[in-house]
Amino acid sequence: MMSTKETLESILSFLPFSLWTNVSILFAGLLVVCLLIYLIIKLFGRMKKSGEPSILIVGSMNTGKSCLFYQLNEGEFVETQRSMREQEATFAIHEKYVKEKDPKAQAKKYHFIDWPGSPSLRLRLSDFYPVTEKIVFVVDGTELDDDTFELFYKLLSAQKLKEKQTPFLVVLNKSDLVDSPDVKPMKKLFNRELAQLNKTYGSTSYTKEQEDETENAITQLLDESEEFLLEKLQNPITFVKSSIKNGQIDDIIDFITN
Ligand SMILES: Nc1nc2c(ncn2[C@@H]2O[C@H](COP(=O)(O)OP(=O)(O)OP(=O)(O)O)[C@@H](O)[C@H]2O)c(=O)[nH]1
Ligand SMILES: [Mg+2]
Repeated sequence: MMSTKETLESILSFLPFSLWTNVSILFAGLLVVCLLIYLIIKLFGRMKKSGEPSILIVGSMNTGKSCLFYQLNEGEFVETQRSMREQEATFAIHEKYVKEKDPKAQAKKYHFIDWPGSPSLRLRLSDFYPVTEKIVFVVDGTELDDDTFELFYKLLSAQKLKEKQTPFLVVLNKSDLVDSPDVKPMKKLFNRELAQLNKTYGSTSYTKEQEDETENAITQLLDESEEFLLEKLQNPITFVKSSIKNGQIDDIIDFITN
């Protein structure tokens, strides 16, 4: 009858070290394998939790993305803090916003992702492109900055989103404020600003070699010789006004549910 020590020695005899060194190696190996399995499960788990359509809520800082996320879920305006990381959850839109009284439509669930606006927190945004079905691009209609246009251009040039022709809804939020602009002049402004960026990305100083091969690469959207118009892009883009604060989000609900 072999003792425990002898049994261990015979199992680990293929390793050239002393018994306790071999045991430590075995434990370390097991730990690494467990860690790898945990990371793989976590990664695939977050990529797609279920069959629900994923709605990516994105935009610059302080535009109302988190307020929208809570309102869709809870049916009321919630004061928020600046987001420092993304939040995601799968839920049915609050019943007060679903006009259709069909219980099936009311019970339909969506996977919402509220991505923080801070430019320094965008590195992993592209991880979600493969699962994103629709993009709600939230803008503070009263306070547009360069980052808004740059982020919009970056999303439109993402290969995965182009391939899938992912629809975009540009939400001109904070329409309750006095200086809130209308959709038409804003669309013109977007065309003008994106045309400018299109020139920048097509300039000779920005060569193919400088692009990385990842989804974060920004490429020219249209040939400069033609007039830049958002309608010419593969992704359908719609502009609407909203006041998330006052619960005026019907156009957003229509976009998500239709
Ligand atoms: N007037 C007005 N203020 C709003 C509206 N929606 C949101 N806000 C305010 O805008 C501020 C920012 O809202 P958040 O939802 O936290 O903004 P966010 O886009 O998540 O910001 P980040 O997390 O920094 O990316 C808050 O003070 C809200 O109260 C709106 O429709 N009208
Ligand atoms: Mg937020």
